[in-house]
Amino acid sequence: MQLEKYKIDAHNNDLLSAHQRKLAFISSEIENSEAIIQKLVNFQIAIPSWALGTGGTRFGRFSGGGEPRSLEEKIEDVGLLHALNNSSGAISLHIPWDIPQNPQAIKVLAAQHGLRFDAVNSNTFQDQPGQEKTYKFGSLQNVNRDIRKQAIEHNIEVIKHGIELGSDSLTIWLSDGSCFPGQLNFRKAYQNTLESLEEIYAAIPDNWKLFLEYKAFEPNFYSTTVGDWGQSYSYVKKLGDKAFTLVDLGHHLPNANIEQIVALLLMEGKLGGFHFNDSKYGDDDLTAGAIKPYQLFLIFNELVDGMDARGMDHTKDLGWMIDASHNVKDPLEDLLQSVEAIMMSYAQALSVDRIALNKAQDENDVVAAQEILQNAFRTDVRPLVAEARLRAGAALNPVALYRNLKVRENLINERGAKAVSTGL
Ligand code: PSV
Ligand code: MN
Repeated sequence: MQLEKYKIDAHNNDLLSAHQRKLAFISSEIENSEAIIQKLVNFQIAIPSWALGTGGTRFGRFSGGGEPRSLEEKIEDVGLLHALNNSSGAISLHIPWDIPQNPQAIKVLAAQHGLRFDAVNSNTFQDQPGQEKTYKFGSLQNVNRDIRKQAIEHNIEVIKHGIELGSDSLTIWLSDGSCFPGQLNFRKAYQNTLESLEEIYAAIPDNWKLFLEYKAFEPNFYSTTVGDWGQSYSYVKKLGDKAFTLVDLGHHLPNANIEQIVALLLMEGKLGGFHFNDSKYGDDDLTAGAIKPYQLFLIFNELVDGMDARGMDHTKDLGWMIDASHNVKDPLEDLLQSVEAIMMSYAQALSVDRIALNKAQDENDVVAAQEILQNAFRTDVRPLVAEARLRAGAALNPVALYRNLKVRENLINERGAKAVSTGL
């Protein structure tokens, strides 16, 4: 389905005067609103190719229909999102779920939708049909050298796919670990994993980054070999300058102080990228900002502070991606909501009065510090985010326009009510 520009313009015209009223108010409240709008226009959040269909749990999956049946249709879906919000200008592929058969044609198609290819993701957490050796007891950590070799070769294969697409990073998430005490020698598992990662790292092109994602538990429930940020940091530090830690918000133990983790990884120059989602219990993969919006703001507060302290480019120097699942919502609507929540947190973080905050911290003025942060968090910055979209030619209210244009109904007509997304 193609989203014609005149439909976006008509939608924007209808909402324009109400929008301008709200924008005038917030611009009078926030001193640097013009600079914030510019940063929002430039900020892009990648969409994973595996999050365009209905998600599920081990208890079931309830499809809403019209899901993309091929990589081409997934690109078309991300193109729709990007047309609506102009903030989803990249797609991240999981291999082998989404192997491009004709990389050149796929690249052209993506470019037609204004998309580039974000990190490519390897998969050694599942056995694929026809695969020679099993990952039942891990991949890069495996006690069996041949299994480790198979997993290393898969990662190198993924890098090659990425090079063909113009991607410039590899994300490795390992489910490696153990389910029972005694199953694994922790030190040997670490050493095997490190050696395997070193071989993969040797295949990383000079202009690429390797992201090592950590996760506390699941599918292994006793130990995970890259279980937390400290473990990931210890690997990437040894690997070299092209290796970084990737933070997935759902991969921590309950109540972890993620904003502190982010601040320290940034300070060490080892924060590489993000997988955004939200959770109440475990790796729930819910819409970003749906459960703990204040935490999302606090994370962005550290991101902005830490990136600026290192003179980093907000748009390019970290990898931004959503990694969520949609069990009960239309996947595209859910992704629009996640992007909106991320943009709001980013805008709020940009509005923090840093000079006043530093002063309050230096004077141990706890109350003033809290006032400054909560004032930013409690300010409604939605008109700034909407204005950034308007200036970029996207929709003032993407979810409303998506519904008015009956995008899902159109996709169901085109693809069928039973169309099931390929991949996960
Ligand atoms: C694992 O839970 C994870 O967060 C990793 O990023 C995977 O690549 C992704 O989800 C897909 O299952
Ligand atoms: Mn993830």
